[in-house]
Amino acid sequence: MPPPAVLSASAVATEVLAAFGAVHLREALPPSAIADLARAVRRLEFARAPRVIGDVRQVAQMAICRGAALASHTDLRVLTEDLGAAIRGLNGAFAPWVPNELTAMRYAPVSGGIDVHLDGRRYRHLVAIVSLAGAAELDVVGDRAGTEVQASFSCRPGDLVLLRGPGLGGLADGRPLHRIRNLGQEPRLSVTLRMDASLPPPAG
Ligand SMILES: O=C(O)CCC(=O)C(=O)O
Repeated sequence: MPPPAVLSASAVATEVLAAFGAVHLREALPPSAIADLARAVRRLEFARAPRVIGDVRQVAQMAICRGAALASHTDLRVLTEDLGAAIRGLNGAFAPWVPNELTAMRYAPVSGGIDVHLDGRRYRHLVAIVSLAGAAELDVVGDRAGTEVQASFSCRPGDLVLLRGPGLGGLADGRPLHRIRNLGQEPRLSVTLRMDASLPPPAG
């Protein structure tokens, strides 16, 4: 997948990631890439995501493909590699990020979402969230109660949100608190790429 034009906005991406750990790139993926990803992830087996993790409530269905399973899933592996390469191409600081886990999330219209949370510490360098269908707001917040909204990204199909993970640019841990809310009238489908440092490196 050649990097779409908007993905060359590397200076912006770096500045915003540096400021509060998140950046929203609108229409980063062309319609053909959205369709390919959506087709591939819709074939995965979705299950209800755990309703509560600690204090965090989430209402969604999820499907995860990671490590060796991702490596042997030809379509998803190629899409993950291509998107990973396009994102790495944005900025030298992203070079160590090689995603090895893909999570698809499906949210019912209006009702779904995820409370304020941090992604796991094992997800290094970047978390890349691609919106494939529907609409939602991804808020970056300064506190667990979600009262200090630092940014509110209105996510539409083709949009890419990058979140800072541990190790990005040498920063030990600058993960942003975030939440998903205000689901639109259509079911939302998203796909998130992560690099799980606890997984063994790919064989060969
Ligand atoms: O589905 C999304 O848009 C993002 C989900 C999310 O915030 C997460 O998995 O950490």
